[in-house]
Amino acid sequence: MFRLNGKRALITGGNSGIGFGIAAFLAQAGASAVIIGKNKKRNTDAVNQLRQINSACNAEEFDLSNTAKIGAFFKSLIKRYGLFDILVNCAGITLRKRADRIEIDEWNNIININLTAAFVLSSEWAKSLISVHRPGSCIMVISLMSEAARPTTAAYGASKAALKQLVRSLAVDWAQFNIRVNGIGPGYIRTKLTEPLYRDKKFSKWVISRTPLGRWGKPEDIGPLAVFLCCDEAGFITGQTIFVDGGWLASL
Ligand code: GCO
Repeated sequence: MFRLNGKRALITGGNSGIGFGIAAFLAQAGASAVIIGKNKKRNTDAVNQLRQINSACNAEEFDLSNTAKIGAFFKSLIKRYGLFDILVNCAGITLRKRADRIEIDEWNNIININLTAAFVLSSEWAKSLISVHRPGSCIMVISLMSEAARPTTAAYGASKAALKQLVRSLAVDWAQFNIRVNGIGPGYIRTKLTEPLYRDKKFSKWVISRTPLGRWGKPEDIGPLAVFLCCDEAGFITGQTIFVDGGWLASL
């Protein structure tokens, strides 16, 4: 049960944080993982760790903000590795700024990476599978900010809420091809992205008191759900976003 033997997975943002956690669990479940990251050193460190779990893992350097080049980049990946049964869109950036202070370039940058890049890559990926009638599973990494706002999260929250709706739209478009699309919504997870929040004692205390399970999440809390959503046993689940948030959204 819940194995991914023989499957190939592509994970954006896979060299650190939640993306790395997901890549590690997919590899552990038997999938060969290819991570995409823009930092060479981080890619190398991550892939060295992943290879200890599953020797068939690799890293590719690419900056996803380059959305016009995603198509050609993805085709080059297929040439090198073959088709990908699994796609995890985890690459994301944040911007903590009061809404009226956000510059248009900053806004565009967030939407471009968190939303547009995920859409473009998913489309390319789906096209490659549809053309050969092969099923697939895609995961979008969302956020609590798709459901509720914290001050300073306007651009980030809008991108994540849109990504959540994209999960539904893609799921409905591609269900006829047995391509499933689901979202994972992490709560507050300690990663490079949230490190400034974690280090802020007041904020960190608030997170712990606000989270029914009483702690920050870890990247390892997210990976198991990714494995489940991608395995054959989850073959009737599509268009859903499941939150891994320690009970946050269930409580006032
Ligand atoms: C931010 C965001 C992120 C996440 C949060 C909840 O300020 O960067 O709030 O930290 O969305 O972890 O999912």
